[in-house]
Amino acid sequence: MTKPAEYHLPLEWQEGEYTVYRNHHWSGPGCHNACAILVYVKDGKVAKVEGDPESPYNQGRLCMRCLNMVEAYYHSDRIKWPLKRVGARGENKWERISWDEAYNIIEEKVTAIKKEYGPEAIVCMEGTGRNVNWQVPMMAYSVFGTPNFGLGFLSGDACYLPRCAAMYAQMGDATIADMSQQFEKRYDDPNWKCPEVVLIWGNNPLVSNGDGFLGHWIVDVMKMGAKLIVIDPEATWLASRAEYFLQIRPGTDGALALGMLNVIINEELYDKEFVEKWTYGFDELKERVQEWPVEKVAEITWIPADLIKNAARFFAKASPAALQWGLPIDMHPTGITTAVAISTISSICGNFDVPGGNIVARQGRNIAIGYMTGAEFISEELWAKHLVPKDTPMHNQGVMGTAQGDAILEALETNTPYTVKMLWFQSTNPIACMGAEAPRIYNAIQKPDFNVVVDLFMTPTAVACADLVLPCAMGNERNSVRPWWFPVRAINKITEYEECKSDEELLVELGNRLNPELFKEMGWKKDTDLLTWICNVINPEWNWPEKWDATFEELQKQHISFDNWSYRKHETGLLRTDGEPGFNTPTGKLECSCLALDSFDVDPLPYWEEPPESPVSTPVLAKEYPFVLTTGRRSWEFFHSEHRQLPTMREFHPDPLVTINTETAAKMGIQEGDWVWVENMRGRMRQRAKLKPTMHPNVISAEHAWWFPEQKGENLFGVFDSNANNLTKMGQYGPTGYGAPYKCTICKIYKGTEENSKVMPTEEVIKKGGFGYVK
Ligand SMILES: Nc1nc2c(c(=O)[nH]1)N[C@H]1C(S)=C(S)[C@@H](COP(=O)(O)OP(=O)(O)OC[C@H]3O[C@@H](n4cnc5c(=O)[nH]c(N)nc54)[C@H](O)[C@@H]3O)O[C@H]1N2
Ligand SMILES: Nc1nc2c(c(=O)[nH]1)N[C@H]1C(S)=C(S)[C@@H](COP(=O)(O)OP(=O)(O)OC[C@H]3O[C@@H](n4cnc5c(=O)[nH]c(N)nc54)[C@H](O)[C@@H]3O)O[C@H]1N2
Ligand SMILES: [Mo]
Repeated sequence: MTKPAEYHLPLEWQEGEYTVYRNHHWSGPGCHNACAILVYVKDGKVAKVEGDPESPYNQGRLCMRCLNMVEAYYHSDRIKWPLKRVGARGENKWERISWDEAYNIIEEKVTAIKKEYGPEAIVCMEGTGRNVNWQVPMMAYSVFGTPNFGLGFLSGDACYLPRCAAMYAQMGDATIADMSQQFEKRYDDPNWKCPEVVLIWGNNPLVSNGDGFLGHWIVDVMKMGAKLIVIDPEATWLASRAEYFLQIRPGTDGALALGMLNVIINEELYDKEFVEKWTYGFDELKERVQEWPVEKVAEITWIPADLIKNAARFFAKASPAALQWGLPIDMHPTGITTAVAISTISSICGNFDVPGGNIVARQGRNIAIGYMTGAEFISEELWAKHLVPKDTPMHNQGVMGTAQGDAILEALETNTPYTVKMLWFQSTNPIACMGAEAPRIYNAIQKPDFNVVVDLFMTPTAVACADLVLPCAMGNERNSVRPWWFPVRAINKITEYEECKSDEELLVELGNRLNPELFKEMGWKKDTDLLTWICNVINPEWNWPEKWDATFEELQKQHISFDNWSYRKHETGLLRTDGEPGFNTPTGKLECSCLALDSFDVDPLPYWEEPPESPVSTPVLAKEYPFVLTTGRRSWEFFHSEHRQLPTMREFHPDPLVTINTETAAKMGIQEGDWVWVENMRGRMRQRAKLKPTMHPNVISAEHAWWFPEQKGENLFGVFDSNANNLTKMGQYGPTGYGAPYKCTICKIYKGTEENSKVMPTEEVIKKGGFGYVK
């Protein structure tokens, strides 16, 4: 067991009137990364933030949201102390109370609900992985004792989980594109190689920096000669600089992957040695891809056949080549199997765990924390009650850990299998963002007797349904640890704001009240006690990366910690529990035909189906709604529903934008900046037209997560007016329970006029009960 060496750079110094601290920022306000920052503090307040030039991770770079952090920290709308609702739900009337009073209310309600209805009547939800990921599961499992933790009504858990589930099913591990992030010397490390080609599939990494991957690394490797293939319906900045840009019909990625496999396998462009030695089920795969000739795939995807062929050849012939993929792959009922197909392309072309390919990503220092943290505190009997869909064998066999949004919604609406009595939202704003079918969720979340929201700002969700709102601390106001993925980074508390508490402090304080036996036994008196425990939660089945006995305080001093790294771990026995070469799968091989999927009655070989609503699957509906609608393309200024109250962000991006092909818009009399209604079978919403000649003429791309903090709280800040999730639907997950079509439904568009804008959607939903007039 190695002890971390002291970090070689100072962590704190004086610069004129400022004390400067080295820190990491991992929200809130949020993102998926933990970039290194220099925090300039004066009179106990953060005065400015710069990127840390010494950091191997972001090398001094920061995005506009981090650079503008001070505006968020001291914005007058921040929640400063616990608030108790005094008016009716939805009226936005609150009274300041003390933390003690807030804790007393929670203690009283939780105790009564548990006694009368059982702990499962309490459901805890969180949003995407900002700083918060293990904290809310831990709150559910160890503090409230409920097995019900889930993502805030995210249908089909359609964010990264389908891709991860696919990789675990196929190879017993997950991989990430190798941009040398695991090395302290980064691009100068002699073991690393620059990829010849990077395949960017349904991802806009410069803007989104998703899942622990810093998008700018792509620009770095481009400067070193890497060429790009980009698969996107819209010409992004990277697509415009790519060798191959495949302008795809949203929701057809699975078909494209099968078509590319057809070319690569039939033309024998794969790595024969790797396939022979390390894969299982290749012959069955070969047979399956014969059903997907490129001409058929071209028709489905709207991409010319030659382009598909040439791009497949270009990727297969490059060595090494890296795959950097994104959210649209998850956002389809066949998300898992699409991910299996895409990941197979990368692996059979010889890029598995090689320099400049896709490397095995385990949490840094084997710190195995996430959505299952604390699950050991829930009995098996109680676990069996967690809310999952009844129609998916994968969930029913208890494999999938967390409760699922679609099943939580059903329980709220129908009281089956039991009634939900309390909702705890900590870092999620579901009616603005996470849940599909936002108006339906709005109705459902008002049903429980008692709801709590823990957030940085007063959100539409909080106004709609909360009885208590608790103020959360921001990044520099908290202690935390970031092991997702390597290197491990510490987040240190530098400043304080009013009465805000970090999610970790809240967890420890509530835990000592509601489950004192456990919290005393574990010695969790303050946040750092819990964080030391967290630093030592490891996966006992993994012998790599190395476990490390250390306190959180030691990590704080070390600041950033790199693991010992080696490539080709399937060859050296580092991937398997028994230390034998191979993969952590039933066959010990990388499975082109996934036995794990087979065991859940899911086709073990990649396949693809039309989205539930598309010009092909619903041709009659498509006559009325002729465009394919993709939603939620990320923007520089905002992280989901965050940052809407910040003047600088709204100066750059004042209104929601719907991207339309320039000629398509012209035919409909729509000009740049016009308000445009986007409507389908379920509802409508409006955004301003952004015309783009390079957008696919039959595709509409609308933004998600809009609300207007400048508007009245009692009108829920206009949350439904421009809400993409008036048009998406819950319950359309795939046979695995994973994947949902947030990015592939259908719509029509028309120009907004005074006449057709008299009743806005928020009024329609909260006063008139929904979009009754929409067919
Ligand atoms: N139509 C459409 N809908 C989508 C998507 C899409 O592409 N299209 N994307 C989906 C995806 S992938 C995801 S992951 C979800 C995201 O959905 P969510 O994660 O629910 O996103 P937000 O609405 O930003 O809600 C997060 C809330 O947490 C608060 N917060 C931030 N940091 C912290 C913190 O550290 N502690 C606490 N307690 N609170 C904090 C913020 O102020 C904010 O109010 O949205 C989904 N919704
Ligand atoms: N600034 C910012 N960063 C974020 C977030 C944020 O809200 N703001 N959210 C975070 C979260 S939770 C996530 S999950 C990630 C997601 O980040 P990404 O994985 O980058 O996902 P998106 O930005 O939704 O879409 C990426 C690209 O896919 C294209 N696209 C749309 N539909 C399809 C399709 O059907 N097929 C293909 N091949 N392409 C399609 C879009 O045009 C877009 O250019 O971003 C994270 N980072
Ligand atoms: Mo996400």
